[in-house]
Amino acid sequence: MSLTRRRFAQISGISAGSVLLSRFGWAETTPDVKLEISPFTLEASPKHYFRTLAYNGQVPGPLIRMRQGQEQSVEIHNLSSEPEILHWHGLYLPPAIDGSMEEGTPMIAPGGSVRYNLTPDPPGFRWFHSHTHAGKDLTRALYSGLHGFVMIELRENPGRYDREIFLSLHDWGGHFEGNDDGFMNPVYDVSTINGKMLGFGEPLRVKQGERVMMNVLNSSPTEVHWIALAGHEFRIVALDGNDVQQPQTVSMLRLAPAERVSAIVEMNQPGVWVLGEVRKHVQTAGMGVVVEYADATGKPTWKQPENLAWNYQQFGTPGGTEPGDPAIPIVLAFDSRFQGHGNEELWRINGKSYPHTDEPVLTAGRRYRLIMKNLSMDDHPMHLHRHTFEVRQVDGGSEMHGLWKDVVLVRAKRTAEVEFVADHPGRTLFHCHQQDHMDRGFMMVFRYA
Ligand SMILES: [Cu+2]
Repeated sequence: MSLTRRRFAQISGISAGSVLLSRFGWAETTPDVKLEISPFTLEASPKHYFRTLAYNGQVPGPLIRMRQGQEQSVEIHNLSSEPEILHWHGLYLPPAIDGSMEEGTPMIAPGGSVRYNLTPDPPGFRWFHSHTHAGKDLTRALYSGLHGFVMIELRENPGRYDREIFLSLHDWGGHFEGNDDGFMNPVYDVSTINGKMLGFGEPLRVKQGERVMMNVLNSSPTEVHWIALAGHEFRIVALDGNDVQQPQTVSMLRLAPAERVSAIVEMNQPGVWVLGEVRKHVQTAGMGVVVEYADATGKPTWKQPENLAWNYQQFGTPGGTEPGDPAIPIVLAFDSRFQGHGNEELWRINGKSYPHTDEPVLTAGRRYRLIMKNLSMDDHPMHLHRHTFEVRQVDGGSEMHGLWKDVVLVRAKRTAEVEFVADHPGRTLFHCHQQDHMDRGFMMVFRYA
């Protein structure tokens, strides 16, 4: 498959000077980051294989470490049979390379490649993933193996831990199943951590006395996950890669799709343990990994945590805004319209589905408050591209500040309010991160004046 001149013009036109096609031999130096999208068969266990797509022949994709502010050259090759696009989730990148066709990033044609430079910012635990449409094909887009970790390091590393572990939660073998109301929802055969079912991956080998930083990503296309490590507690220091104002010690993590939790675990209970999904049927479907202390033997032990609570508010500080520029409110009501029995619902923001949703116009430098009213019966992980927002209110609770995220789970029949400063001009996608919902219109674009 060869790229036409026209295709080259399409790609090279997106960001004058910064994008080159390696196929033509013009990008002669080796890129700092090279990603190859290709078909891959995942062995979740010797009995569970999934035909999928992967970055560089592994699931999750490679861990990419970058230094904040240090420009990186990136080359992406699409060796799959469909157009692809790679989104850098949580980074402040121009729309031409952020990785969203709704913002204007070009798709990478089958057999094609793209090269550009990016400046990593902000520091913290980010990730990258496919941002295509899946529709009824529950092997594509976020359903696939196309996801990987990015760690953007500060110039000075505070070194609060002895080592880092990266874990990705994912669900496989999805198919639509109708519920009593006739709504169609994805359900899954198998769940994994770092692509393996419980008992089939390498154990996480730890030593007594170690302080392990666990960076956990929920890369699931649609599922919220609850995670515990038997015998241990998590000291949560960052959410979505951003340090929290009030670190908390908890026995269980809740991660909505696309959310990240960074937690320090003190390894002070020698033994062989299970880190896994708290809900029994999901752990049985494979979501777990064995944690093994040096010199410990025996069967992995699981203990159901007692306190099943998760509340964003505990990580912030109660109270309102500091005096200054008041936030401009943008009210967004979420609901769905039923499309008839056996069909999925169409998702709406203020009564409209993408591509017909409103395009609010932002003024650079101003502060905005998204007032999200979830009128539906589902929880929605809402994601804002290219910006970080501050969670100001959840579930009708009191005002808070100090919790910075890029995804917030807006619960069914509840509200959530977040604020952000419009400081990254360019088209900015805002959407539900649940793949079947975004495929069904749950997206909108903010424009800058
Ligand atoms: Cu949703």
